[in-house]
Amino acid sequence: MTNVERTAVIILLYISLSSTVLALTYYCNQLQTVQVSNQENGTISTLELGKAEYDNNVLCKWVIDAGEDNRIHFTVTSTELQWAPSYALCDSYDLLDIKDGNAETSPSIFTMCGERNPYSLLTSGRYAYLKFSTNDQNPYKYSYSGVTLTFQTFPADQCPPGWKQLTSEPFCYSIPDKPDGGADWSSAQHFCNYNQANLIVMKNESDFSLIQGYGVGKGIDAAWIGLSDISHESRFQWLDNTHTTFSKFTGSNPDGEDMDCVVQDFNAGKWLIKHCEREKFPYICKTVKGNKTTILGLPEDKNLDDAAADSSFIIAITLGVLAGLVVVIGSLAVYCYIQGKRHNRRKQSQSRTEETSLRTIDDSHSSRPNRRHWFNTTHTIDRLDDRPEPSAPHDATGPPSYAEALGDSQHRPYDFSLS
Ligand SMILES: [Ca+2]
Ligand SMILES: [Ca+2]
Repeated sequence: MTNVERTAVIILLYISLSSTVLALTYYCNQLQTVQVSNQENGTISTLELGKAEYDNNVLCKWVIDAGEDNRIHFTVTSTELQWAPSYALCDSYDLLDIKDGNAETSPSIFTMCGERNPYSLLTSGRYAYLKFSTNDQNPYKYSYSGVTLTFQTFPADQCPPGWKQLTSEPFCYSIPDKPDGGADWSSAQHFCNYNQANLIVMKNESDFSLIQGYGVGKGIDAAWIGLSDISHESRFQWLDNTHTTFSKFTGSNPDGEDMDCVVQDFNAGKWLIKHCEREKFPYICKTVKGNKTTILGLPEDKNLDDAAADSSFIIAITLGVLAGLVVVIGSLAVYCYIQGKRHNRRKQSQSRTEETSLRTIDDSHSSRPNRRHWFNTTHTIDRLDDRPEPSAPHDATGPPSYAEALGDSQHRPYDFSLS
């Protein structure tokens, strides 16, 4: 090899090496953790080197270290993962988990599966931990290309790539161009969150003017801001739970129970109330430079809570009334049962009495001769002799004769057989 040829080879090697260093792709390495250190940028591919689709039961990890006082910004360039329902946990599907730190236990920034796509993500510090795992099947379609994302590291005291510092204050702003056509209001807040940011919260007129200038400069018609009356109808509140100290709801601005979220209209320079979920707009994110921004939660629909409370109150009342009715009906049933029993008992004893009296009558008829015999004894006569002459019975027309009194005990005014 001549000197010229040697020089040419060295130059070619240098060119290929430097271009490789400039844009390295870090592929999935089955059951291994790929360490990425001191790289300003690069590409993460969930494919194994030389493959066009990922296999079942893949498990590979990457740890990116951006170096001290640096952070990492990711841009998702392509996603094709096994289908997963939007409501499902990613755990049982093919997934890429992107964590804010250098360990498995670090908090997750986002877990991608199915078509859940965050477009861009940001770490709060120098590390990122990525884990790609696939399950043992790919129903419906048997080949997927997985996820490709580029990363770029940047000094923590600067705004992330693509973000703008609009004043001397340490805030960074972004109006992302993804997804195309914008997002609904809550998704917009989530997309800001994956970048350690929130939908813009304004404190005064100058914040409004700043954003107005930014939006006009971007050439967009309107964008979501972090203002809504989701918590209380017609009481507009920023995502940090503060109320508006100034208003840009000028002119005609219809509000309603189903219109709770606010866009800034850059053409008219005012706020407009829109349907939070049905309408899609670009959105304005704001983050604090250098520090980790406090991620603000979405407001809760207190109106729904009130409605739920109302309906549970109605349910409680209904149940109370039903319980009362059951008690009343039960008491009535018990009362009727007892009364029925008593009636039956009375009836039984009555018929028993009738039976007894019938028997008594029979008995009196059959024993009359003996009785008569008994009354005819001397003893009885003696006793009768001692008695004063009986007075006439009430139903008699005249007093019975002494013989009558003696002869027929049935007509006797005093029946000593019972004494
Ligand atoms: Ca799968
Ligand atoms: Ca409303």
